[in-house]
Amino acid sequence: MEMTLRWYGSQYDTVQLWQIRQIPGVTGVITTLYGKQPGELWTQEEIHALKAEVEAAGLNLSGIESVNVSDAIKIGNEDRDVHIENYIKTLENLGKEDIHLVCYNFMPVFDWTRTELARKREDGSTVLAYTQDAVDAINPEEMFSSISGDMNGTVMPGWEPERMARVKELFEMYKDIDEEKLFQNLVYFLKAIMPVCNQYDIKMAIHPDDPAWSVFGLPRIINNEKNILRLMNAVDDVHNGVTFCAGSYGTSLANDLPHMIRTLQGRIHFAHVRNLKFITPTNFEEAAHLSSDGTFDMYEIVRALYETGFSGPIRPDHGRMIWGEVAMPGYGLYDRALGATYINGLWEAIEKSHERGV
Ligand SMILES: [Mn+2]
Repeated sequence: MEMTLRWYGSQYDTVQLWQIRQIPGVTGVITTLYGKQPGELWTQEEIHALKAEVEAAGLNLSGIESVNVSDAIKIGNEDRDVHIENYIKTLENLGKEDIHLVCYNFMPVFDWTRTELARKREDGSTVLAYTQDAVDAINPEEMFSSISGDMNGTVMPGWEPERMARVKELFEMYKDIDEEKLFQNLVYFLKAIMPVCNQYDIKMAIHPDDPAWSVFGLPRIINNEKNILRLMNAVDDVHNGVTFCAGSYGTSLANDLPHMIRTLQGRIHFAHVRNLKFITPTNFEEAAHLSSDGTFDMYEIVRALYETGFSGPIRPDHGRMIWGEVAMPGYGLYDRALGATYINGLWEAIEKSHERGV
């Protein structure tokens, strides 16, 4: 296991690499080339420069989150094969730079959905939150404007203003895509990229849908144990793997997170570990990482990762906004640093218990 933090690049992130390096136990970052459009080619020079910047700060570039998949690939339209060619060349260039983990998602239109970015908790901290009632009360075009005021002036990946201006058009493009078509398009994509992944040992790690159910009638296919296992079996190659995001699979209380981790043994290449606090099954807010602050048993989640031999990067996921920090919602320094430290503490305790047979 390697403890990492997501970093949005020197142009976009309020958190600096030198600050990340000072978090005890954090040795790497997960990042991407911001400003690249889905479907666009990443050159080896661009990847090399990104890696050099991270390494100059004394950190590893532990993986890419994300190389985004274009709408053409998800929909399966006439541009699909050109975009897949670019994706393959991008993977080749990543492999040549010795990068072996790529996180991606296959969600239409919205990468993730929250209805509040700064819900105030009793202690004065703020968190991202979701209520189904709020989603049901608006149409998708209003979604961006309803939350954009809380973005603290940052550009949130998946919610770029240019993209949100096209929401109506995007919904039109996806109107004939049901869950089965989307799944088949995902399998087509994975089969096309597996040879290059094998050649360079690049582990693809699909991020689950968030929340784990359909919003605004859009299809959702990576949202529970049955569906993720179906994908693992459809392209049965270790390079077709999983980002186990506790906070995303965990949006559905029907998902037994430690059980899923054990079932997916060997196929989890990247872990996002965070906690949620449920008010009702469809009204939840993001909590501190600590078990007692939310609904999940974080000890059991980390224990399942440890006992299944998980060896990839872990990152604390969204944190609360605390201590007056102004940053991208969910991605401040302070609470994620606390999260990393807590997860490292759980890991050490579990590891030593195993070693000592207690
Ligand atoms: Mn996640």
